[in-house]
Amino acid sequence: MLRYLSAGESHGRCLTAIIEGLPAGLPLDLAQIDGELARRQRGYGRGPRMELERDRVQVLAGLRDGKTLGSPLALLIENRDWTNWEKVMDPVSVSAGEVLTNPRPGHADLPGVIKYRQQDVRNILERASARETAMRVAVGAVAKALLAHFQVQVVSHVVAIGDVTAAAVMAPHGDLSLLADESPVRCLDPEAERAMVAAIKAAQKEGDSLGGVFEVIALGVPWGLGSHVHWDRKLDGRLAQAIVSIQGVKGVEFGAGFAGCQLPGSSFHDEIVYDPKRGYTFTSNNAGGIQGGMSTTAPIVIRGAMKPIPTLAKPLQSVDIKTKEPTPASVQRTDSCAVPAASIVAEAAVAWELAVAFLEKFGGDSLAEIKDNYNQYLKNL
Ligand code: EPS
Repeated sequence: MLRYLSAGESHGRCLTAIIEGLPAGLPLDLAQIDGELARRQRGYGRGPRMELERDRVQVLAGLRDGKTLGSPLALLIENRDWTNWEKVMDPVSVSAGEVLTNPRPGHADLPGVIKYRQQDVRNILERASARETAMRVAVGAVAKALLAHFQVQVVSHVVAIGDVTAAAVMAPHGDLSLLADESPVRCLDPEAERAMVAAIKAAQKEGDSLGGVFEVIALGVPWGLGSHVHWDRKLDGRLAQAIVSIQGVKGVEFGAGFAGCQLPGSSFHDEIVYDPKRGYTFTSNNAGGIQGGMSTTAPIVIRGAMKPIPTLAKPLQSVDIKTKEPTPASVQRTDSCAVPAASIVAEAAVAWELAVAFLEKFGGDSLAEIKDNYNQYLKNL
């Protein structure tokens, strides 16, 4: 079973992860992982922290001569900002920093201090912070490296920021992400891109923040990842969890999504055709590449809706958790819009879930054994 655990606070020394269940013999290019980390750090609307961090992955175990050993792969990303926070975040003895008692509406702050019986909101916000997603992207890059051997690609772009919506992408392709990376908001529609940048600028001026919608598309996924037989094996259910677990995400949809549900069945469902060369295909993709919890080889199309960031320069009303008196929420250095970054995190989260499902179906102890299993399956289709 492929699995990972990560650890690390936003202003702690570093982020770490251990991935277990990778096959032996998988080549890993650390520059490719760093490239993914850099993609997550870009995007119009990020705050000053992203000027400080230059995320780089280090491999501490599990890799020899550029290839995985089949043993746990240990990853580390240093927080360059740590030097400014050592006294506040020292693991043994804290010698600086105020106790934060004013939780931000919409953040993990209040439920976190109640659940974990804390008096300092910092003890919650440090792990709830989206800093954690840097490691998700590194782990997702490893998953992408595995999937690439089977021509599976995961790409993404931004569909909406605030009330600005981009024109729909009609024919998804593997270079879609590269094009999106050239846009400051990862949007493929130039007119919408300009309006999105203007909307973020206006929000920043008001001390406000903006959310939006991103779309992730997985191409080349073979028939039958996931299963119809039990609720927790359904691929769409697992992907939905991966997307909604990203900080700030409040909704998820597949294919034609919520709007598609207004159509009658005769217009919604994708008709089946057979081509001797390509096998079974569909006349449309309203299902978004998954039927009955299983992949169908059609592009898997998933959209995630991200709420506006809850840390505001003009703070909302809150309550002091010590005195129970009204107080403005705490003001922290922050981003004003992180939807472009979230689209990269979502790519990584989808790649990870697909890699887990892929190894369930074709798993072996080495990359060569997985290729044998995969090729045999394709032969029998
Ligand atoms: C975040 C607040 C900001 C962001 C951070 C997420 O951090 P800070 O409080 O240090 O300025 O920069 O995002 C990252 C550090 C990152 O790597 O994405 C938050 O509260 O979630």
